[in-house]
Amino acid sequence: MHVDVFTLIPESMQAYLDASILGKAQEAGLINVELHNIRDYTKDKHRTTDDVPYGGGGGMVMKPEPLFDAVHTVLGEAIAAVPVILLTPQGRLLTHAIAHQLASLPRLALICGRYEGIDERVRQHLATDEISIGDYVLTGGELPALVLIDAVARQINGVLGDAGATERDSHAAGLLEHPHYTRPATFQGWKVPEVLLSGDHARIARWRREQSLLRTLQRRPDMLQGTELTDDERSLLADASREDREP
Ligand code: 4FN
Repeated sequence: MHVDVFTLIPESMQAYLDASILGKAQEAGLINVELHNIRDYTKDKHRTTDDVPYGGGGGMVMKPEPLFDAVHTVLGEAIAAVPVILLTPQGRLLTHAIAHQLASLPRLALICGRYEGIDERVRQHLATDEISIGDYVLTGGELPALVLIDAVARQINGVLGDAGATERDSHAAGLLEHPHYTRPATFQGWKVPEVLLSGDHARIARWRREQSLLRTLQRRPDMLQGTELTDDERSLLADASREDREP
C-alpha cells in the first residue's frame, strides 16, 4: 500500500513512521508512506499557507491553493482512483472496520489540517472522505493521520510478525481484551490467575472469552451491540447484569 500524507509539519511524523513495526513494514515494502510538505506547493515569496477568515473573527484558516496544487501534483491521473481522506473532527469516527476496509486498498491520500480550520472548499471539492479519531480539540491532523496509518498498517498481511495476530485481533475487535499476564507467576505477592498456569487450553480459552465479555459489559456495554454471542455467553452476561443491579 502507498500512502501520501499532506502536512505542514512532515518532520513531526517521520520519527514515528520510521520506528518499530511501521518502520519494518516500510523496509519490507509492505507499506510506503510518503510525506509531502504543503508549503512546498506555495507560489508566493513568503510561502503563505494560511490567511484570515472571511467574515472576521479570530484565528487563521488554511488556504486552499497550496493543498489543491499539492494533491493534484502528487496524485496526477491517479486522483480519480485514490481516496483523498481529510482528517477532521467532522468526519466519521475511525473504527476497526474502517481501518480493515482501507487496508484492502492499494493507495490512500491523507490531508492534515493546521491552524483553526481548513477552507471549506477543500472538504467540498478535494477530499472524498472525512475521518475523525475522536471528540477532543487538537492542534493538527498529524496525530490522527498517524493513528489511521497505524491502524490500517497492522491490518496488512505480513506487517505483524505473527501471521495469526491480525486474525485474532479482528476476532476480538468487537470486544475488550481479556487480562494479560507474563512472568513472574507472583509479583509483590500478586498471583497470576491459576487457570492460566493450568496448561488446560480449552479452560484457558473459556476463561479468556468470559473475561472479555464481562469486561466489555462493565466498561463498554455499547460494544456488545454488534457482537455474535452463543446462548451460554448470553446467559453469562444476563447473570452478570442481574448481579450488578441486585447486589
Ligand atoms: N482538529 C472539536 C470542535 C472544534 C474544533 C476541534 C479541533 C486541527 C485544523 C481541525 C481533532 C480531533 C479529532 C482530525 C475539535 C481531528 C482533529 C480529529 C483536528 C487544526 C482544524 C483541528 C468538538 C471535536 C472537540 C482543530 C471537537 N481527527 N479543531 O480539534 O484536526 O482527525
